[in-house]
Amino acid sequence: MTRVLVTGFEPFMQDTYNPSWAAAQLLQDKPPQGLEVTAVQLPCVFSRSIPALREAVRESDPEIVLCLGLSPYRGISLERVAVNVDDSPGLDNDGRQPVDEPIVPDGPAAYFSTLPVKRCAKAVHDAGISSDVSLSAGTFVCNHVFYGLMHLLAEEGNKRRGGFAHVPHTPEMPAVSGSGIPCMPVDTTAAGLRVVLSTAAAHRSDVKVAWGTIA
Ligand code: PCA
Repeated sequence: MTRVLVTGFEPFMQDTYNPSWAAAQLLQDKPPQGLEVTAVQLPCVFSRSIPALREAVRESDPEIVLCLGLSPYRGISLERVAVNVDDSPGLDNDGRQPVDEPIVPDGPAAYFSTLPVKRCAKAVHDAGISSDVSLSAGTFVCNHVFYGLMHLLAEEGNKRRGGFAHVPHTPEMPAVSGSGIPCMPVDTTAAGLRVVLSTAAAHRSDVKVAWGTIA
């Protein structure tokens, strides 16, 4: 059994639902074969999210960590790179808005995901679910947690692998109606994420396909 930690976020800004947490729970309830999934919800708060993530890693001792968050992208977006800056477009759930602050002072400018992002995105796409690699997780709490995750894994000597995926809105979310924001039923999102986890568990190396040719 491969132990996997999957995190999702609580709702933030105007939303009352966050499909990243719903999908994480679906993965825990029905994990891919050979994987044992622990789902943990993280606060959408700059100051508390990384400590909560570190605690979850300590408790579940996973071999693979996949953090999830909501974004207005079309499909499941495998994030390639986390950058060392908080530049918040709005208030977090504690009412804070850091602007141009390093996540880890004197830390590296960026970390790459240690999951095979192109292989995962391609496998999801080939399974008929929209997916691609993304080159920016933004500069809000998702990138913050992604950077905090990769910093922790690096500090530990990269004995665990990890990364981040953004998931789409669901059709029922009020923000979607009439807005043009793309959406995906949460069961489809969870099905795609099962493919991500199975692929990441089975392969360390990535595939060499050119940028822009997966979706
Ligand atoms: N999405 C936000 C933070 C929490 C979430 O689910 C983001 O993309 O930064």
